[in-house]
Amino acid sequence: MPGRLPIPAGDAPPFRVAYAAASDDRTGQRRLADDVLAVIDFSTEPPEASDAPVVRVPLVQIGAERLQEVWRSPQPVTRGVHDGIRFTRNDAVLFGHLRLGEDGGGTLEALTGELYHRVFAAVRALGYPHVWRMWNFFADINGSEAGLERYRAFVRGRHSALSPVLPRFEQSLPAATAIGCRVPGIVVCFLAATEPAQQVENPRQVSAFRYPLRYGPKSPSFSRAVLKQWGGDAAHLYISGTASIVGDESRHPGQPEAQITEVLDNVEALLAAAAARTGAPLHPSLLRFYLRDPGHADLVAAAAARRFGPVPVMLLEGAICRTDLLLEVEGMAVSAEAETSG
Ligand code: 3EB
Repeated sequence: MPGRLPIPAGDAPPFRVAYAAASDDRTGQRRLADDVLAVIDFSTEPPEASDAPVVRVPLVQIGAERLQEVWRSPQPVTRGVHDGIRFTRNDAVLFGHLRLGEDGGGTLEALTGELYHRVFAAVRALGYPHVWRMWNFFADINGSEAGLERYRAFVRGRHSALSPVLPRFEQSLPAATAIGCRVPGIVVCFLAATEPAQQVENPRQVSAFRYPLRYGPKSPSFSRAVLKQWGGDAAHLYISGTASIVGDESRHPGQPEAQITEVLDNVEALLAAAAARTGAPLHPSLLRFYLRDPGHADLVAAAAARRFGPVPVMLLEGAICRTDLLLEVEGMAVSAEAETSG
């Protein structure tokens, strides 16, 4: 009997993501390594003339040790700029980012529309048309613009840019995060790929793209999670910003401990929904929490460890899109096979 066929190298996960101490990279060399797909650096210091793989996200980290999120590729990467969008890519995936200032006088809605239009045109032109994951950070998320909450203006701008260009709109929405920061402008980063991945929705929640219109004039355009099954049973689950929402309603206003429990229950429900597709368990490999109140950090870290064991956690101060929500978590989960390959 012939042995098991070798898994083609092209089927192994083409990147892995980990947190690394920012202090281990005082000279900034990390960004130059030819296996670095992205470095996500959280700091409210003004961005330097940024090298392609470094995204400066203007949020404050909670805790003594400042971390960076580092994406590494087993294959050498190449870098470039397309229509102002800085990107790094290998044969399978492309990580890109773009920041637009708000001093030009336009509305956030128009700026978001322009940004999404440019990103989705770029990924098509570059041959990575499937956007799996997007992060959005902008100032004053709960403030108002022309009588509309800025988060809702963002949602409307995103919808107007995506609905004409995304085939099978509802099923092909990326997983996403949208968080308020204190620095003006909007920063978007994204993971795009040559191949599609699968949408995973949360059975405990109404799909965001079907939210009733009391939450805004358009429903938010994102999937709860996106699942990619690589070769040899390796799987990645990209988990959107997940809050204390059941059905379409916020739960436990003003109660941090109950919101934390609800958020972790939502993550578990997503992991189970994804495992039902892959046939193998997934567990979180990284969790990034956004807290309105940094005073909740110890509660959150302890609850995450109780629920998931020693998973790497990053804690950031950030505003959530509904004023009654105190926190949100996002992250990545992997199958056992994805930890040993890629
Ligand atoms: C929610 O579930 C919480 O508009 O891109 C989470 C993740 C939220 C992404 C977005 C919004 C977004 O509705 C808010």
